[in-house]
Amino acid sequence: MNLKLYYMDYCPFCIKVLNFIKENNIDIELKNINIKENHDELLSIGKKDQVPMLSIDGKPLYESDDIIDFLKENILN
Ligand SMILES: N[C@@H](CCC(=O)N[C@@H](CS)C(=O)NCC(=O)O)C(=O)O
Repeated sequence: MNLKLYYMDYCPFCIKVLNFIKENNIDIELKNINIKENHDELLSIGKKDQVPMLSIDGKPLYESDDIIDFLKENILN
């Protein structure tokens, strides 16, 4: 499974997900959308200009709580 987390600085929902990833030592590629190339990727994958977004094999998952639930169910188990 190819996972990438799109996030931006100072976004509380992103910080919640990033803290969960850090606390659980989850190895995920992190993409800061303050970098234009990453922002362009965010829009091309999901069409929505919203973070956090977890790209799962190229499919977008939005909503911080849903992202954390996905990680709990698919990575920690
Ligand atoms: N309910 C969402 C809220 C995400 C959210 O509001 N993110 C902000 C940045 S902190 C955003 O991307 N806003 C742009 C938009 O919604 O168009 C979650 O929990 O992930």
